[in-house]
Amino acid sequence: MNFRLETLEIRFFEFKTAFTFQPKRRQTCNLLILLHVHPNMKFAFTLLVIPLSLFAQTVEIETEPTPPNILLIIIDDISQQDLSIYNQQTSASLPHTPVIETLAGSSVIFNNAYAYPTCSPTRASIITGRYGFRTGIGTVFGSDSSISQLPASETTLPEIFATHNPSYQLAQFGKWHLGRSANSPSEIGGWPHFSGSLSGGVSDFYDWTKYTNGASSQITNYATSENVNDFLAWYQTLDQSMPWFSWIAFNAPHTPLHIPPEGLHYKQNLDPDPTAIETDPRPYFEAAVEAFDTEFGRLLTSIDLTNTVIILIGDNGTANAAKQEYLEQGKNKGSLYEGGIKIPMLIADPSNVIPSAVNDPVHVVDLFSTILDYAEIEYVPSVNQPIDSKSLVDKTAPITTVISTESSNPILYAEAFNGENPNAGGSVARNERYKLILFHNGTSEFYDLITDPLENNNLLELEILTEAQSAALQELQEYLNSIQ
Ligand SMILES: [Ca+2]
Repeated sequence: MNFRLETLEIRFFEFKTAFTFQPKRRQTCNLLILLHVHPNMKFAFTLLVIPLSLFAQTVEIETEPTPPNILLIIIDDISQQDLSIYNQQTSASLPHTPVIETLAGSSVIFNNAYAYPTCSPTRASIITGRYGFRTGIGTVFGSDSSISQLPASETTLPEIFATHNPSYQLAQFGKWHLGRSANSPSEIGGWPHFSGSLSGGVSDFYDWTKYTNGASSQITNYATSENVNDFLAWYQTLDQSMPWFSWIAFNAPHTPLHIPPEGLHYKQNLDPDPTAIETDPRPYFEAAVEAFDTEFGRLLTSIDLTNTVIILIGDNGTANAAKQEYLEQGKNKGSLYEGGIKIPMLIADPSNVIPSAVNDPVHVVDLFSTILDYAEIEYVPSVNQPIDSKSLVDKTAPITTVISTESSNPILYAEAFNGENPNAGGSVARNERYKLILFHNGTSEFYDLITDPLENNNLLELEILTEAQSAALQELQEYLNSIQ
């Protein structure tokens, strides 16, 4: 067995190594080994070993291979601008996320992944595979009194798993936010097991109400840690000969901003005074992201990742209060600008250990069909309930997580609306270069995302568009006119 050192990075708090070892019989297995020493724990360290291939490609399999386990991780309120795997600007302030960085090193990273600008519609689109204009969910519950839950008539991912491949063991943990009743995760969502919070955010990360299959309890354990504990407790009950699909929607780094437990983050001397948090929220936001990263690492080291697909996303952009300093106020969470809807997305797959990046625009609604494809479920939607989801899995490729060029979106659609306020929100269409926003208040904006990624120069304010700009504008307008 030969070990070859591929990379070695020494940072302030950590060093990270990636080994490839090639044992006999031709198998290649990538192990990412992460050792990080916490600044507040001078002699303590965490050793993170992530086996990324585990001989899956070349060991002769005598029995029928089972479809993979699927782990969907949702981080609450985080834009691409807030992760080092996307943002290399020296002016950026970034949380320390060694676990995400390590995972990204063996993932397909989606550089143009989009979601809704708020929590509920993103979740609704993933679980139904349908845009909000079909389900009625265009904004966060609470700001639109016209709708208070995912309609029970919607067919959900867990319901499809139950009818099409009941061998899968299913559970959701963390934030639900698709209904207010204690039993809605099972009654509306179809989850046979749920443990987490129901609404948009916990009232206090150290004192919050948890619902476990309809029963409430008051929890004083840190919410991020409790989400991981609950998943691991469920994991221990699984029949490991059968596949599982779990959706873990962390509450962090959504408000309330706070100081995470010592040992989970890298910030020092954070003032717990609420006024201090309000005055300078960014370090607390970053601390919550770091605590997520640490606990996500604990999760990954506690389970068998063989034949497990990991999908990691943010549900919408970062809130204005915690945004990067250089970003414009108002172009973040809740908005249809890139800071509101462009989110981190990566897929790690043990059958694909070649890191790659995808620039084709994709939408979280596509995860519905992607997850079903991984589970080898052939789902035919009813005529009355068409889906908008396009699988990112290229089934014709030798490695499965390469995006299918046939299913990628030539034009990406995004939206936000509020049934109570017809003037709120709008519709978005973007191609590989240009983005058109038709706001419901009647105004329009048109941006060149290549030269103007922060959307500072509305091209519609120019007296003359170039020929290419005019053609793109017409194409995107016609697309938006045709989609609903
Ligand atoms: Ca959110």
